[in-house]
Amino acid sequence: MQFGKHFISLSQPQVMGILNVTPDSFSDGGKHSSVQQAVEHALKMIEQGATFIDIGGESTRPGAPDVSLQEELDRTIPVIEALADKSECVISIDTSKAEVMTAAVNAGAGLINDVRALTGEGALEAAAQTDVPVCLMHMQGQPRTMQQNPTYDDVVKDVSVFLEHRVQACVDAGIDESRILLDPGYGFGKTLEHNYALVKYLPNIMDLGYPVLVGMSRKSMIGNLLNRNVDERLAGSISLATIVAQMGAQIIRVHDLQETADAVNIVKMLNTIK
Ligand code: 9MG
Repeated sequence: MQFGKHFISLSQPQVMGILNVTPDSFSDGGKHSSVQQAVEHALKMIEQGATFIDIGGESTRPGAPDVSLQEELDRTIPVIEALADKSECVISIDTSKAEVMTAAVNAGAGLINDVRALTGEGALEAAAQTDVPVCLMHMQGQPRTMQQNPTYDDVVKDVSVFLEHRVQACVDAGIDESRILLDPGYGFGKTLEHNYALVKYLPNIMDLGYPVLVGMSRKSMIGNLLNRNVDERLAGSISLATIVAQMGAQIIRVHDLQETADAVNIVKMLNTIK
């Protein structure tokens, strides 16, 4: 698949490193030092096996506050520019704002990762005007309230239907199907049972015919099942990454690069055995 100027084969699972550039992520000893620290962290993840780096300036954790457009631009664009200059990875912009999408792609991003599936004002049009792929993620509700009472008739069917509708909206807006990736949106307006049903029936999402990106790293679906704090979820995160890689997910979004890349490399080896 073409991600801006980079071609990445998705015939084997790829790992995406998470780079949050929210104020609590890197020291605020000045704008330059926080950009430099973010880039250094990204370069380390690339060295450890990340093909993609997903840069986000808005926290989408349950209960997270909204971030202004200017704040999001200030947080993300300098990091994208600096990283695009220093590395050959695919930079993904994690945003729902049309203006951030446009600025990020102009700064060197090769993928738009939108947890709101391009439902924001002007987002479809902004994404259509770029030539980079878009990841459409399912979310029920909004981050502030999405975990209050998630309800579905049939979670796998409902998520699939939502994603199909968003694909159609993309196509209608002029986004070629070859530029679309899908994501069931683990943890976004879902109970523990909803999340694990979407793991078990991930093949149903893959059957929609688009590459699939998944993100489960350190999420509550691990912590709540295993009774683990956020810093104790490495084993659960790697287990889930291995399971979905084995099922055929194309891109796995994670915090812990080295450990996940090791697990994914084992799956890749198995995939080469006839
Ligand atoms: C930004 N972000 C946080 N969690 C995510 C997930 O599961 N998928 C995608 N595509 N983005 C996510």
